[in-house]
Amino acid sequence: MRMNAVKQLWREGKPAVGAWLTIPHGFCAEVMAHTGVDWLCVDMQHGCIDYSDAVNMLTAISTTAVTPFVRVPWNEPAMIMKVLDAGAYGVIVPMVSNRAEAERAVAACRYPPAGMRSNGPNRALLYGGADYQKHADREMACVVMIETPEGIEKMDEIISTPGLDAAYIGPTDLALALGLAPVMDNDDPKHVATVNRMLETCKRHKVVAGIHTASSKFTQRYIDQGFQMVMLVADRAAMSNYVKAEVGRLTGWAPMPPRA
Ligand code: 3PY
Ligand code: MG
Repeated sequence: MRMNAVKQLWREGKPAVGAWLTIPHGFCAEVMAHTGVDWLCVDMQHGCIDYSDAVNMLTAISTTAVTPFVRVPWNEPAMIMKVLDAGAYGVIVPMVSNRAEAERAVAACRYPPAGMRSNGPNRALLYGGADYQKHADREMACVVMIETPEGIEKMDEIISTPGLDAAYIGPTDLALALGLAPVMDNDDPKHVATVNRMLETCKRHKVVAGIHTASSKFTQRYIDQGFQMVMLVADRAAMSNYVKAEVGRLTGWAPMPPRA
């Protein structure tokens, strides 16, 4: 079976840097897969992406060595199993708030007897290899997001869930949960303290700590702190920020106003 290169980096204690896909197209996914990142996440929660888009995007990513993750819309076993069957090598589950929810996410990623994943690795067999079912439990990454008030309070019981690979912070939902504005790269002392507490809890339970950013500055900061799953940039922001910056460099010409 094809190894999960990101889980291998984690086992070696190394960080894995990723990017985020919100634009529903295989070509966009392929372009992003040629940028040097270790992993890409197809975002079915907030991205404009449905299941058939996700399958095409996973196919495009698999033309490269980049490891494919999917963020599912919610903690629903049916969608978790479907994206794994389509060849995702990791699932990111949003808004996990307690041990029972974390156990439900882990169980959906593991075949019996470890979990409740149903057999039917459709495209996953082609991507992973004919012996997929034999090794899938070891290679699939189950990542839960901690970003709700209850999740913050119960981070210890979530992160210590048996079989969990990583706990991932959504900084803007985390900010809302703390009564702050939903800012991504966040320097508010309350936010910083919660992020640090989560990193320490992950280290104590030997679970990978992950976090989303909007800049290389914050990605570097979190890598240096010990986060092993860090998201550098999303496709929409990369496209928009680059073009806006180039537009802003021109003189003797007035840019088109954003609204008609
Ligand atoms: C958050 O900031 O809450 C996220 O989930 C990032 O996508
Ligand atoms: Mg979120």
